[in-house]
Amino acid sequence: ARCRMPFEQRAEVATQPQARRLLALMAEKETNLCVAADRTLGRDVLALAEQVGPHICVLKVHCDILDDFSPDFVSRLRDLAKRHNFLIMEDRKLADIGHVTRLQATGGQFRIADWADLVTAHALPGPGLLSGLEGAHGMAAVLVAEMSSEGSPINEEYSAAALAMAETHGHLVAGLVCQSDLATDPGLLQFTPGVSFSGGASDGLGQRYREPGHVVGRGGCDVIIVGRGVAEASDPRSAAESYRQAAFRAYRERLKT
Ligand code: 6AU
Repeated sequence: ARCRMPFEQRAEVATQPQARRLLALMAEKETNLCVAADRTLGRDVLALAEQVGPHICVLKVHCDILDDFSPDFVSRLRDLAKRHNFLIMEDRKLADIGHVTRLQATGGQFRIADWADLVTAHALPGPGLLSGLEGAHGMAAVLVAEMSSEGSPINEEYSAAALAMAETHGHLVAGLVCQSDLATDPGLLQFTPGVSFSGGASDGLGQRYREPGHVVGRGGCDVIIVGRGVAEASDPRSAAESYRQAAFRAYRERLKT
């Protein structure tokens, strides 16, 4: 049922503010593409964000892979997010006790909660991690329930526990990073990485890829996360446009099933 509900209806029933905002944005902008801007210089991330901005609902970054992270980078990124209307997800994959999670989310050199709309976190430490994010400037968590990489020890029981944690902390969790259709709550978003037009391929470092139409049409994915398929394309703008079209078409098709 969740998969057959349009994003605009799901935006109305979603209770988590960032999930509501994102679902409404996806419906209005007609995109369920998140680009992973895995580049190591701030200016290269900003250049990519400028190119793909019109086509995405979320830009995902890893602030700790930047050689030159600075508050100036963050303020420029926020300007682009505002101008092109997308959300910013910091893929920090928090995984510690609540106390340390709070320090990592609000302090250090990155001060993630000052600029990110969404932050990824592992369910591993249990709900204390989410309590650590309480009051972090409205930033919502996205819990990693399954991984795309080969040999991950995550099993069905763990994924179910991650989902349960998301459901019982609905005011703090906007969605899941997952590979299969886990959620039943239409207000929870499912983000799926390991997406490329060359489905079945690997990257030699354990990443496994599936095609956008497949993950959205049959995997319950709401938002595809594409990194190198866009960032390393000769023309990232048109690559983003192609991924956007494939993923949104699959979403429209699934509404009819
Ligand atoms: O398309 P790629 O392979 O170039 O990039 C995939 C992106 C990377 C990973 O950090 C991230 O997706 N990722 C995640 C996330 C989003 O948390 C989980 C996972 O299981 N696999 C994965 O690749 O930025």
